[in-house]
Amino acid sequence: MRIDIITVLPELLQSPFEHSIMQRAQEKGLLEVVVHNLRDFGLGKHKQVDDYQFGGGAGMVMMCEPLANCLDGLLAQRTYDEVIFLTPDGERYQQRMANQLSLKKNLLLICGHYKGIDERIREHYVTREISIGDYVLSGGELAAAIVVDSLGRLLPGVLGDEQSALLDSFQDDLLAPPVYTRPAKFRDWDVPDILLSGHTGKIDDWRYEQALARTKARRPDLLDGDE
Ligand code: 6GU
Repeated sequence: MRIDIITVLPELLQSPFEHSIMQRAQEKGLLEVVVHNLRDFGLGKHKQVDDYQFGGGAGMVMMCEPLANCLDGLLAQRTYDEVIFLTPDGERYQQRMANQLSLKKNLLLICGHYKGIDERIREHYVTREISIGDYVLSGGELAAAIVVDSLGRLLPGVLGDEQSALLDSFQDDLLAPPVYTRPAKFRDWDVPDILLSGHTGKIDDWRYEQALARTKARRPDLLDGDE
């Protein structure tokens, strides 16, 4: 999978992909992330990318021309399965959407800033709008990093079998059960006996019960089947 990202803050999108699983996915050639600096397409000697909004009101809007020029250049080089605008008024990002998008070959992400981007870019280029949750970020970059991370780890071959993405919280609409590691006793805090018993069947049952209880207590909405 190749993911292109258009941003005015490319520095924010360096480190998130340079470590751990994201780094391994790229080293294995399973994921390619290419960050494009919108400022390179800015207008005039100040490389302007935003302007006041028509009709008045506080906050700048990202202009059509730099975005269109950047997008046209990328679209001339390859076909994108989706052109995604990251915005708090987009469709809420969930594991289901991550699973769907992880099957695509080429994605193009646009990070918004200020008051957002000129609506005409949304109408004419964007095929999908994504919000990562009901709160406002100062820009789309951290949301883009989250989307890329969640997709990268779903690509076949990125995770080992024993940490398969299929076992995650949310893949079966349940939160994950509690986990423990050595030592079996820390201060006077014990690990549940069942996990030390060696009875794999009973351990699986216990984990399922714990996952269910945790989901009921914390996220009953997941069990209602409405998400
Ligand atoms: Cl994708 N962008 C911004 N700026 N804020 C958000 C968001 C995205 N998702 C939730 N809040």
